Amino acid sequence: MTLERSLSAFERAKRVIPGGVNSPVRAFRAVGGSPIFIKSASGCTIVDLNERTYVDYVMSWGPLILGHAYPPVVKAIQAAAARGTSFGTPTELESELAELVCAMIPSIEKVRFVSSGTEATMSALRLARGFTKRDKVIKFAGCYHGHADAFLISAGSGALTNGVPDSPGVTAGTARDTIVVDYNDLAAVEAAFAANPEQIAAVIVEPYAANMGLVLPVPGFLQGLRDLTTRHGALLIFDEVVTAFRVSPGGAQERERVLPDLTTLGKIIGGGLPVGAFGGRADVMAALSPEGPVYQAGTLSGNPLAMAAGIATLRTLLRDQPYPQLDQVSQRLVEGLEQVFRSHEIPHTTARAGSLVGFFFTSGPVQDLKAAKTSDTQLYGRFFHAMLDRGFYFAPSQFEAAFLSTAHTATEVDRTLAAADDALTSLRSALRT
Ligand code: KE4
Repeated sequence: MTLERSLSAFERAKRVIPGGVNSPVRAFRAVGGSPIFIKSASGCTIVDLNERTYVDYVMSWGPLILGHAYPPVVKAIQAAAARGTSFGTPTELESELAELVCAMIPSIEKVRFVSSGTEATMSALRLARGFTKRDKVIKFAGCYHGHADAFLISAGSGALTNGVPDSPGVTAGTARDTIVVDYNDLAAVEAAFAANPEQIAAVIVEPYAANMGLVLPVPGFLQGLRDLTTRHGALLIFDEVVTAFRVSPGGAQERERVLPDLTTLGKIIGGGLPVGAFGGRADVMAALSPEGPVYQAGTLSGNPLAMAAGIATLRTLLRDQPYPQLDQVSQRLVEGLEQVFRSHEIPHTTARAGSLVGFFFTSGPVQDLKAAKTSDTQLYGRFFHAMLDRGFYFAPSQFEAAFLSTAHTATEVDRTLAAADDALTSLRSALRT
């Protein structure tokens, strides 16, 4: 497949950017090969430097639920830019987006904007620690909350012992305050609270885990976390950077009817521009500077262009309520993929929450990271490239999810399914030779 312009662009990038990318997953290390460089996108398609078009199932990792270059969002950004790109002062755009967030996310009474999901989760944890005057946090193996030190921790030797750094540069001191247990394991959470009485500030969880592939909560898991954190005086933080505004207007907490104390947001809230946010109970948010003592700040927090993009996105979602359509087209993809994998006798398991889709090449069930890791990542890499060769761009890692948009229709899905069948046929014949 002609990729030479992306290849030379990658060589150029590697001379001045570590690994040639500004975020590791883009480098294709998990699937092999060299990343495609994109020159433009529209709707559900992206176009690479060689003018090759792909149906996009990554959609910038989630922000673009309305598709690439959605005209009302583009217009809103252009109009905002013409009035000035940043003031470093309050603007009414921030209040307008904050009012939309408070109206849409059931547990959010007050919200603070930042510029990324990482900033949102980092700040929410500091706020939880300041509010509870406790140091420790419980997170779940396989859940990703951005790259703040406190979250780059893997489970210690015993799940109840302190964590260990998951990256050089994260100190043992930091790791001591993070406890890592298995997703869906309520008993382990209960034991962690018993082993650390009065020391746990918060439990942070992706209510639908989308960073180890897509792993959904077993019935009762999220309510169990709500009950345990309430009982032990800890805060429950839902990291809804992926799920808010996607799996329903009010995110996973609306679907599951479980209200956290704090929620972190990102991706869709910025409509493709850099926006993160954290919000929740007014009494907790009141601890945040300048109202309270917990410090948090940001030069471009509430940036007018990002606010305008977020407002245009959320207003469109509220007006059009595209969720039934997103459900239908996403279910068509999942059912079709299951049929194709079955017809090729490939062990698989799938998951879906709204327009968030995942599949593993393992027979499952997949309810935690250990089970996710039994997936055939070699096959995933081959499948990824076979689909890329046919003009379909899935996540360049088995441990990510697929994101659909209102720009994806049954036509693209049916073309995707036909390509998947053809790809697996060619892979099998290649494997036989
Ligand atoms: P950012 O700092 O990348 O804006 O958000 C971090 C984050 C926080 N919480 C959840 C649940 C997330 O999924 C993310 C970021 N998601 C990844 C994709 N799985 C971003 C892709 C990347 O790292 O390049």
